[in-house]
Amino acid sequence: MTVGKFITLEGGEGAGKSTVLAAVRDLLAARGLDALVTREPGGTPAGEEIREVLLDTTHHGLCAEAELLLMFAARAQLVRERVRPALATGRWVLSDRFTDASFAYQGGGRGQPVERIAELERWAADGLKPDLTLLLDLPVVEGLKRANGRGSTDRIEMENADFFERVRAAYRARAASEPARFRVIDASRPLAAVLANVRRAVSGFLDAARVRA
Ligand code: Z5A
Repeated sequence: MTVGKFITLEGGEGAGKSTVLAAVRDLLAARGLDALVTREPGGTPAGEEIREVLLDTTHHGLCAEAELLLMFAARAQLVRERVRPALATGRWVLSDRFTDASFAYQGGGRGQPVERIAELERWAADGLKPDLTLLLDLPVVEGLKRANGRGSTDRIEMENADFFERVRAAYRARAASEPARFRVIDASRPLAAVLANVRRAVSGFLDAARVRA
């Protein structure tokens, strides 16, 4: 039995991950891959409860250290309960965010030390790294405009534009440092163009992995 592949979607506010996720899932299905689809923070019963705590605006005083550890608590559970077991049976996994988000939001945004996050990645996330990461990149102002159109605002979305500029810069720096894993998609373009670029990137990855239709 071959081990499945792990694909993640990342990006700032309003980048369009939800829309892109559905397109990637359909593309995998067209190649006969029934992927496990999950999200972070969350993806397990315990993780979804941790998500509630993390995003609830009543916890506006949550310190950066607690935020980081809660992200990794949810991730530790997700990796062991769902992702590793699925990959081990040959199933592909598609996740809306993973550890790169902690490097971007808690590292870039909150200023938590990168080496601590890297240690948590090794220990709490069991060293698991995605095989392919699509980074949906767009200017912060544009993303916030789109996100604001959705209505309610969660605890992290309440941060200011400077915070999201640091998040974006951290994401782009990670993509630049791991070009073999990342595909940066210009998410400021019209949706049809974004989806065409996503399909091209994922199809290339599937071809390289020798997954045929
Ligand atoms: N977080 C963290 O800090 N650390 C971590 O380790 C992890 C997460 C894992 C929840 O994540 C929060 O947790 C998130 C990061 C933090 N913080 N914030 N803020 P989430 O992924 O669940 O939440 P989100 O970032 O707010 O994602 P979202 O709400 O799912 O947004 P999205 O999926 O990227 O966007 P969308 O809903 O698909 O699109 C937004 C709107 O734009 C919508 O109306 C679309 O129709 C529209 N759209 C999409 N694409 C286009 C294009 N191309 N043109 C025009 N309009 C478009």
